Amino acid sequence: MINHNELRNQFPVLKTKVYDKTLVYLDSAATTLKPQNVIDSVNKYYAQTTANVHRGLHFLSELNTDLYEGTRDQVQKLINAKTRQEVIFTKGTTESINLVAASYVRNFLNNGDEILITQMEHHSNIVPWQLAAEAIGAKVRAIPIDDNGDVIMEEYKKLLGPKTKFVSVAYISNALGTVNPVKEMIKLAHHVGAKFMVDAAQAIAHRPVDVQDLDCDFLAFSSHKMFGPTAAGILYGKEALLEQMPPYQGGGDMIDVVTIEKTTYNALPFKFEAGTPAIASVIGLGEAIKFLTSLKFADLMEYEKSILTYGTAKLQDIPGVRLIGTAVEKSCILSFVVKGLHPHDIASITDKEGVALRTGHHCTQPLMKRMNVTATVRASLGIYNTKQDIDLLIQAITKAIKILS
Ligand code: C6P
Repeated sequence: MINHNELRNQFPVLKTKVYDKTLVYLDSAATTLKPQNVIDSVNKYYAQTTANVHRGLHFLSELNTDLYEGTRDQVQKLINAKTRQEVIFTKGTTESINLVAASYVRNFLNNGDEILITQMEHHSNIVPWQLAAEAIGAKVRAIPIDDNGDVIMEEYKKLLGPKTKFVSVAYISNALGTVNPVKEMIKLAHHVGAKFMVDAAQAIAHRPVDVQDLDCDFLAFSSHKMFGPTAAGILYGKEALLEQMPPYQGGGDMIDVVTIEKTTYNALPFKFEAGTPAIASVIGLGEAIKFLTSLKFADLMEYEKSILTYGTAKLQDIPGVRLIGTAVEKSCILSFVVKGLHPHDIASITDKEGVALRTGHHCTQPLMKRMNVTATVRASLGIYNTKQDIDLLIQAITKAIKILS
């Protein structure tokens, strides 16, 4: 059982007043709040222990190298990667996907090959594939979804064929909350010899992610969506694939021997980590993993499900509200529209009540088109949210509808 008073006390931002009201933070899909241990570790790096990693032969440099590489071990354990070499530090999910598009797709796919994504992907899981596909003459195709926001598996099976060389799918949709059956999808992709990437940006803070069990070829997530600092993220890749792939960027740390004529590269994972990394953020990510793993995933999932179910029922009770995203399996996202009202107008009023929501297309324009909306209001939940937060959300929306109607 999670003690919510104790848990909420670990998040100082929850004590912030906005417009003199207590903050009701319902924007965790955009970025989660940070617990005190994460904040302290970043502070400590800048106030007491600043130094670069992997370079200096001095006390503080070695201390930071140990902490930085310690986070890699924690990530390996968290996602059950076979080796620490399979864990690459990046700036975030976006950079991880771009790395695979630039280094794998551009080099291992050919003219006429196909890359499959779903209609619900975030722009970060669309545009990098388009850029790579354009460069090599490959094609990006979308797996259709139904009106609830579930992937139509029959359509997926029809799209898979000898031309399919790569599939990339969000584990959980940021705009609908759909939990995609990625394990099954990976199996099907492997049957036709395609590689599979999982965008785990919205999954990593909400469920166990086991790369060996999923058997994905690549997987990406961001530290800032799992209680850690911004500007750090992870690319997981199967070692055999990462070994074959050329570096994504050149610079310090990724080299072995450099001459003016030619460079040989460092071993994994450093081959993909050019330049000074986000040291404080990676150290903070280690603390975020400590926080996350201090909660049992079974407890966390049961609790989040109870809040989601409560919020879904309450929202559906408000006349005129229509949920966008009613998939069979859902996680932590309440996306909705209100008949006759623009999402931005609603949020400008709920904001004044201290309720932090996101409105717009949520970086999923093709999805908005598929669902026949231009924008939605999105409340996204984190482990620190309570039924009281949902009640305050409902009050604020009801007030907004009253004022705007
Ligand atoms: N979604 C949201 O409010 P970055 O920005 O690299 O940390 O993550 C990109 C990204 C990729 N995939 C999914 C499924 C995501 O949800 C996101 C980020 C935020 O929904 C910001 S747009």
